[in-house]
Amino acid sequence: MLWFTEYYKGEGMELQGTGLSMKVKSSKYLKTPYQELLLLETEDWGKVLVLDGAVQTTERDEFIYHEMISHPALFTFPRQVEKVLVIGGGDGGTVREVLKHQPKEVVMVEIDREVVEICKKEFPSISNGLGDERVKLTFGDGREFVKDKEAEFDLIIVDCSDPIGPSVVLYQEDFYRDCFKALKEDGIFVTQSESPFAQNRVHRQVVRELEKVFPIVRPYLVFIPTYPSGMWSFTIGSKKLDPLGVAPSALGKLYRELIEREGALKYYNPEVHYGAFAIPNFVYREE
Ligand code: AG3
Repeated sequence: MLWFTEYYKGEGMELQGTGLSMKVKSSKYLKTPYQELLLLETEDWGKVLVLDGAVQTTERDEFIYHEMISHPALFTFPRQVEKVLVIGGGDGGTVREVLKHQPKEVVMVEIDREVVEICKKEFPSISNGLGDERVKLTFGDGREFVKDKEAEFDLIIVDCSDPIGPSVVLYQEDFYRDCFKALKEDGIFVTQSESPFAQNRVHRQVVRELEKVFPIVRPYLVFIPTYPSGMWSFTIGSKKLDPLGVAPSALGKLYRELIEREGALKYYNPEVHYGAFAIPNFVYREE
């Protein structure tokens, strides 16, 4: 039997002698113009997408990442969300969750066309939203895409890989400034912000840079077993709306409406919404 190991490495990784292994039944490797892509069929995690040696998506735990990158921000809006921008997100999981909030339009800008093509074929339960008529799929550089946009989006979601290769520019203050400008006056930005345990400095840097740009910044935590250390984070930057300011009664109502219409969620619920923003002391300790 073959095993795949993600050896933890790269910019900002603080665990350099650690990795995660999975038993593999079969594998397919290809090189895209942007990265190395590995598609694994595994014993425990179903199909797994690996980019440049880093696990991105597994069929077994993808719901955690995709529900939690989307719903905390979306449930913060007291009104219907009209236009959402997803940067990255090639597997389609984020778009699938966003569509549950019935936006008028979702624009997704992914740099690597081959990732989308593979995911459409190999992960239909994750990528199924990409064919929806409200979804406009563009291939290109998300960093460039937001540069000339003004007051256009209710919500911008950055669903990117680690800060190595094509994603580096998505961790920088000038990018966050352009996103601020591209958002409507009550717009919200959310990005995946790495592991507060395994990539503590990178995580803190994202929060710090966002604090230079957005008046409200709220990091929050999730558990993702196949990512480094299992402890993962997302960070919201918001112009006006505070995810912690949503009244429990209003959130409860919106949540019940959504699950009646779309079916049960597997991770997110109103208790998780508030609880995810509780951060243990070590994350922001003095160095
Ligand atoms: N994007 C974040 C993956 C980061 C994982 N890092 C790692 N394994 N070293 C996931 C994309 C899912 N749509």
